Amino acid sequence: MTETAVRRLANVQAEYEALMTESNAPQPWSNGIYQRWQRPVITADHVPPEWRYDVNPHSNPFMMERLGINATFNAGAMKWWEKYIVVVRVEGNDRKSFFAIAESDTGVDGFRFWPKPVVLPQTADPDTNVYDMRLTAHEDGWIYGLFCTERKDLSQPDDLSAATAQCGIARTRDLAEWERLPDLITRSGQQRNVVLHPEFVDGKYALYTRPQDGFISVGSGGGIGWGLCDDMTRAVVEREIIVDNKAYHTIKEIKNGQGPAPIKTADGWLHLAHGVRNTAAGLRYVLYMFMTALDEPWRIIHAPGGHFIAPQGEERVGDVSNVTFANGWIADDDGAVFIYYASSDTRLHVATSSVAQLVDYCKHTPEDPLTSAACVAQRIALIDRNAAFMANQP
Ligand code: M1P
Repeated sequence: MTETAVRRLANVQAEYEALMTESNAPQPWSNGIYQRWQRPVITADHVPPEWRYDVNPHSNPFMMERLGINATFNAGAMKWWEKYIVVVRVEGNDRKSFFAIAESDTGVDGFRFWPKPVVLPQTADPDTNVYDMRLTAHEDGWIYGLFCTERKDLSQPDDLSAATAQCGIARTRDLAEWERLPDLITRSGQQRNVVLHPEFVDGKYALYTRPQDGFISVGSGGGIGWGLCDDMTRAVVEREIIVDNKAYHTIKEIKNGQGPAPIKTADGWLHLAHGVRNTAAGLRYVLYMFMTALDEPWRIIHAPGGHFIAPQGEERVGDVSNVTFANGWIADDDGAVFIYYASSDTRLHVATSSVAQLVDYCKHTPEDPLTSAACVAQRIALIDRNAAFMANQP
């Protein structure tokens, strides 16, 4: 039995190392806006065997997985000492998520987890579940991680699925030691998808929020909000305005939320967000983009219509199917952009683009004209312009 266990462990480790050395390649086709890559960059199988197995053949004679991993998705991201870093939402078979950091030299493959998951200190009101960390290297010198903290809704003791979502806040200087700060206080019932803007605005910290009445449903709330706060160690947003609202018969009819912290460009702030609509098969989550003014990051200046990334092929299927979600991207000094998006709450992918492409996409993609007739007019105008251009070609 011990011999079998030892052999099985050797196989597990060999398969793991083979996975770690697999290289990635761009998909053969691109839409000109971004390039999807063929393999997911992180799956549950990328989690090290020693996080899952008891490797002692005496206490684990069948070499069983003792603490299985269900999924690895929704990752915050940043460049750190020339490495591409992702803070992954790792979900155990027990449904609890935690954060774990993985790094890569290339940003598209070779992601390896750091030796242990992040130890997140608790507040006086312990989290039941934490997920979807947005990293912001703020100009105050700290790296902030804002995430969703979920707890049982004690006002509904008989409903076991009644939960509350709020914005948890932690900060670090080295991504290794984390200081937990009090949760964000807002005037909204619940919060998810809260993101810290990287710069002070009028001398204050600025936050993108997502006010919501309920846990899943945003109710009368929703939209991407914006609010200022004096102090991240006691973060209070007294007033939220809506930057980007939900809209009927669009990709964000039910709800939407800011993705990662925006990227600063000469033309404005680039934003990545998710929009949700309902279908007969359930909710559909897609990614979309917009740009805000450099000096007024709450004011939209470009809003390309429709989705930017939607689930495709195998991405469509997973624990929560028909979902693409992103809370991390990295802009390199040379203008390359690495977009880390998760599919169907199961695995993490990368798409690559550039600041120039994304700015062009935002500035020159027509807005959603909101009706079928206006969409037809928009498309015919494009066809006519193309015909005129082709007619003038030699
Ligand atoms: O299951 C899809 C997503 O649902 C939530 O996002 P939102 O608050 O916008 O509905 C989050 O739980 C997210 O993690 C998840 O991917």
